[in-house]
Amino acid sequence: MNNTKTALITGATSGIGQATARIFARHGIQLIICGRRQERLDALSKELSELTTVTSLKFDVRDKYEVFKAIGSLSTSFQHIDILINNAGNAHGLDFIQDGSLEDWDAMMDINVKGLLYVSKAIIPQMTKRQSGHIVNIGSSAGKEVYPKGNVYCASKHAVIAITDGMRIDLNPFGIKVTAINPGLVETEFSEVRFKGDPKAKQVYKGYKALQAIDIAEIIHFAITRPAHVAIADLLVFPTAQANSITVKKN
Ligand code: NDP
Ligand code: 8X3
Repeated sequence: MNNTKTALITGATSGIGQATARIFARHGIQLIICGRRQERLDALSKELSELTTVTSLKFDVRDKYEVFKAIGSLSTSFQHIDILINNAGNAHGLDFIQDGSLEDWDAMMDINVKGLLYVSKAIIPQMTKRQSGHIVNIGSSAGKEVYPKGNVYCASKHAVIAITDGMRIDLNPFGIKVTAINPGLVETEFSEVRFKGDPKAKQVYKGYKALQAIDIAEIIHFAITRPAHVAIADLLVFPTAQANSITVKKN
């Protein structure tokens, strides 16, 4: 019997998803890495293929047709997906509700919420059929509380936590594990995306030691390697300098 697990990771071209792909590869997990930036998918596939079997899928999680087409195109050896890491997502903008842009709101709800649903919908039926699987959704501390100007990003991450709780209930009869990992401040490309390349993105991580992508990747790997009877439901992780979304001890 082949004991090799297969994981599909969305948002594997950067930050938390990329670090998770690397740690999974080191542990021999077969990988389906996903994202929109083909050159990054190619570079990561090349790097990780020294350690495990890798394939990549280029799709925008906002496009439900692309999502189903891409996942449906997997070759036989990648079709049995044991672990789904729903990680793709970002904040777009940081504005008072009265100033927010419709495009930013659409991006956050379409990617962080609907994109996660589309990818899940494409994969859950095989898990229910086999009566096994593990879904890890990357939420956020922003899904636990709301901070000034966080409005729609916080709403999208509150939705991720609600969907995670709903999945855990509905998939309970099938023995499928469902986990939410909710990080605080992690130093990735997240703030560059949020601030659209503005240099103020760098300030977000100045004056304290932020979480690094590898810190979250290690926790994800811990969550997916617990014994069969142990399921981590929901986990909140901050850098030591952070107490909540607005309380950060800086030098
Ligand atoms: P990065 O910006 O470094 O990575 C985001 C990833 O999401 C990229 O790989 C990107 O790939 C992918 N992505 C974004 N939009 C789309 C899309 N429309 N379709 C497909 N893929 C997409 O950020 P992080 O690693 O920090 O973020 C990962 C997750 O962690 C997100 O859900 C974020 O909300 C969450 N998070 C981040 C925190 C932080 O402080 N950094 C804290 C709490 C949660 P590509 O552009 O190639 O498509
Ligand atoms: C990312 C953390 O505080 O920028 O989800 O919302 S925060």
